[in-house]
Amino acid sequence: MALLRVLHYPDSRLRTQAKPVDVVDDDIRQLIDDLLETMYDAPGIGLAATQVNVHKRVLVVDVSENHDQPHAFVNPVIEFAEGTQEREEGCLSVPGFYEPVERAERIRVVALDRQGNPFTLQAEGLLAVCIQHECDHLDGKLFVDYLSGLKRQRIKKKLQKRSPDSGRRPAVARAGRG
Ligand code: GNR
Ligand code: NI
Repeated sequence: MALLRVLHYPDSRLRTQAKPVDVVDDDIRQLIDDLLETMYDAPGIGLAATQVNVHKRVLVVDVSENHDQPHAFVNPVIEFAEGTQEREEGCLSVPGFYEPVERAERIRVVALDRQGNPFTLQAEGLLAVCIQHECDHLDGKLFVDYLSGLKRQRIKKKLQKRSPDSGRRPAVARAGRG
């Protein structure tokens, strides 16, 4: 088990499109365990591999009060979505900012579990929001992308002040020298 470092917006690595997993092997199971440990430590109710700079289609969620109902999804696909709900969202990659976002109220997601077996989960309410938020991460998308440009810009500037290197290229690359 290991705690992993979570990337912060506007780090451009958060914009990476994650690749499908072809075999759910021990390395993927280890990744799932590390994601869960990192999520519970934060604490958060979900975490996608993209956020820890691993660009594979793996995510975990647990919206239960007692943090005893973990779900892991490998290669998740939202097959069906209906209705709308609006909730305040936060993100471990956008620390300290919470804004309302509109999402589907009910979804059906198909994925592989930690044994590599396919399963289907129907979700609504907060669990549905969390799964949609995590699936977005695997496509390089963040909840701030749903906000107005003005709000997003304000959040970006505040986070850049906290860690001025995030989202920037290394100085050498920027200068175009070896
Ligand atoms: O911990 C988290 N809380 C949360 C609250 C509302 C909507 C989505 C989330 S997910 C977030 C953890 C996270 O950043 N997952 O990617
Ligand atoms: Ni997030």
